[in-house]
Amino acid sequence: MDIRIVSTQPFPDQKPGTSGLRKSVPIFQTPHYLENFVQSIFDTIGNPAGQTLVLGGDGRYYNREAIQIILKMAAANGFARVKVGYGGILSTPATSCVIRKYKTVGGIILSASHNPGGPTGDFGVKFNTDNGGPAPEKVTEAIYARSKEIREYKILDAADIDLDHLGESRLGNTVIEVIDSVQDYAALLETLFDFDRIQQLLSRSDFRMCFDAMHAVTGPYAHALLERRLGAPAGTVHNGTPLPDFGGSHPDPNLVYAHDLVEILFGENAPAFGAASDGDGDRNMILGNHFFVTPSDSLAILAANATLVPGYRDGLAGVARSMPTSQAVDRVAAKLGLDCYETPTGWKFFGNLMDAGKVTLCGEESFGTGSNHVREKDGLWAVLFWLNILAVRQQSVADIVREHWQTYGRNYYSRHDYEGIDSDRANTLITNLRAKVGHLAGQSLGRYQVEYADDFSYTDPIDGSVSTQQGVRLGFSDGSRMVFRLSGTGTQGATLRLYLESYEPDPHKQDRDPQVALADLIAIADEVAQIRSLTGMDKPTVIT
Ligand code: G16
Repeated sequence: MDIRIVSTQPFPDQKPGTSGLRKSVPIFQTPHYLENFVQSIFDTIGNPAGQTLVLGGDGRYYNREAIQIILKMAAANGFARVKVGYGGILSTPATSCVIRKYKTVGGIILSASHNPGGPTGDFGVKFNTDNGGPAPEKVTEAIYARSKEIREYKILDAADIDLDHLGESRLGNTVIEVIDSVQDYAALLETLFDFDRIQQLLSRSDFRMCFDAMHAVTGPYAHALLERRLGAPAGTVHNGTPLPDFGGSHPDPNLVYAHDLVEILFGENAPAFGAASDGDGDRNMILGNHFFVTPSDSLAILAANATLVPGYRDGLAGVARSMPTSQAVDRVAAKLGLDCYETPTGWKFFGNLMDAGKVTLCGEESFGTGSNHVREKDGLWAVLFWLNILAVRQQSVADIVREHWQTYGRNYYSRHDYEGIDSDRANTLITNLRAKVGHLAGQSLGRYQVEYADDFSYTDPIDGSVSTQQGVRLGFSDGSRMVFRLSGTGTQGATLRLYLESYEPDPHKQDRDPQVALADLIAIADEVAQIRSLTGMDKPTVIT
């Protein structure tokens, strides 16, 4: 076996963000950059001998090259087996499923999620631990610490593996198994949902749906599940071939970037149901005929209707949402007598709660919903969940959401993103806010009375770990809120996220445009944080 020990120097910037290490492709192509980070992961795992690693990515530019490098490094580091997705493809939820099913030591997912791809686009490396979930902070901190002292990495000199044939081959003593990317995941979803009923729904002449895979990883999964297994007509899945540059678009399923789908669902003769997923298949957007379901409402509605779905028939252990996500699900939890947990942004914070059996469903405002079937958010799972509810309730998406608001009240919600702002200015804005919040409680801002103002801090109820400075939040006496935080997933400058929420119990006032319903709060947020003057931008770049 030809193992090469390569001398290297640490890179100072390999601190994982909200979801793994994300940088531009040229940075990842810098000699030793990818290798240093991967070796830091392997060194943190400890003894790889006898262990199995799962490996795959979302098909973005540099995916195949990176996979060949990581396979050779895994072999040189002594892993017994690597399960790698066919063609290098594995969605994030499918990776989580495979890690759990085969009880592997963990997995590496190559993705920068919803960030654009291509030669100058973004690339990313995420490490998931043996529970199938994103590495918790103590692990990512250990990987980062290792990356700052690394002096060498190991790699095997060998020919590339053929990723386009299923089956086993060897790299040194390591078995490389090219696995079907879809099979294990599809089998898992089939245990959760009533496929017969969904099949009947999809065969109805008055029910049409449309799924936009955005030229990203969910294409093969959606073709297999929706069209081949559940019988939706061919053509239901749009943009179903993963492309290295996602067809030049931004694989982010929201009203701005999934505009083709939005036009179809808001156009003439629109289908009854529309959905999209992101680069690596963990996010989802749900649309009805001329209707958008906010991710926060979607989580609440899935929780309220969970017992209609076979996998959740016996009820939920509890629910969780990230702090900036609207409190719609809290109202469902209160009514159903469920515990409801509030965590910082980042799916990694849900893992302990799920492992401890405290929650079944989780969700985030950033178009992520999921359950304890895996330890990642799961785009197609959310689509099938909605289809199962539609099949049982035989109502439109809009009617289901409106009925939900009538029962629980509506949490008007919106997120305003200011992207690509100068990092120093963004940090100044947050620092100023932190200095201010201590004095705001009890004050009036416009017609609102500030009930609490703080920088969110979270103590994990399972392992006691503490995460501080997770977002500045102002809560008002009528239940309204605003939250300010900087994104941990961007790669250029800084992105300020402003999250706004107000509660409307009166069914006669629930059909307003959220931007109008939230207008006073939007003005107050600008005044409190001096957003326009500090960012130099007079409006957000993306509103969801
Ligand atoms: C990641 C995380 C999510 C988070 C989102 C946005 O999603 O997994 O938990 O909500 O980023 O994070 P930020 O506001 O820090 O940019 P994904 O789909 O990018 O992996």
